[in-house]
Amino acid sequence: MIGKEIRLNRLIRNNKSLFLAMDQGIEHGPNDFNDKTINPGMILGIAEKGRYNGIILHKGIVLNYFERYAGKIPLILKLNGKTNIPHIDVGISEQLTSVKDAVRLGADAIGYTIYTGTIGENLMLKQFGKVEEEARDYGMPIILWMYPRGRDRFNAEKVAYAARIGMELGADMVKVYYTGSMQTFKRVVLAAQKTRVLCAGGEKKTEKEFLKMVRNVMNAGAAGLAVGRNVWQHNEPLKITKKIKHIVFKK
Ligand code: FBP
Repeated sequence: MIGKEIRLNRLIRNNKSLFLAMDQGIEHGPNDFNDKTINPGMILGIAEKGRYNGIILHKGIVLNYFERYAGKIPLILKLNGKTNIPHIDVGISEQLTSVKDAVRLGADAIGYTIYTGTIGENLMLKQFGKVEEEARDYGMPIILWMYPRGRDRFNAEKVAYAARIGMELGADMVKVYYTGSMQTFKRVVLAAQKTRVLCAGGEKKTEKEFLKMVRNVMNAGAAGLAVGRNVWQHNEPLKITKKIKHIVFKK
């Protein structure tokens, strides 16, 4: 397990983590980006200058853009994914990349999404079971995106249930939606027990709303955040990074 501890140490500072998410190109499409941030190099630059504890990428971006950032930004390789293009069936986030490839690409952790409350849930749980075994063999930390689906996907009990599933499946960290308040988020953190809880940023909010969310999740006992749009869609990504870090790391 020593490999896993070494990798985890790269992702955690003062017992907290701040990750920059850039897997939206597959999940949401290029509409999330402007004419500048559509170039992955721009967002990698924010992660480097902002000294994030990790960046979340799919493998194509690692293969084509990551080399010069290796050793500067820890890498969280997203192994599964799905598009936002309307389908006739309920979206299943299928595995696209192997744990072995994550090792080959020098990843410090793998990211994997499970949508709870969907028709595809069982398949995703089954695929993940195998991924977890492989990750354990390689000493690769696991970050599970535990996302309920349906209209009430931000409901605290649903998010807490998803976080709990993530813990029982063997995740080192779970990334979950914000439940709207510090009180409700505490329940999520409690449900996950030893597993570290990270809050996702979600859609772009006003700076005031976003920082209130950051404060609430940290006061609820979260281990940090994994944010995308609220940083790189901000007019001044490094300024907002500084403000987030001030709350997360208390300095
Ligand atoms: P954001 O901070 O931009 O919300 O990113 C977090 C994230 O989990 C990404 O990693 C992922 O691409 C996206 O949100 C998925 O969002 P959703 O499933 O809610 O559409």
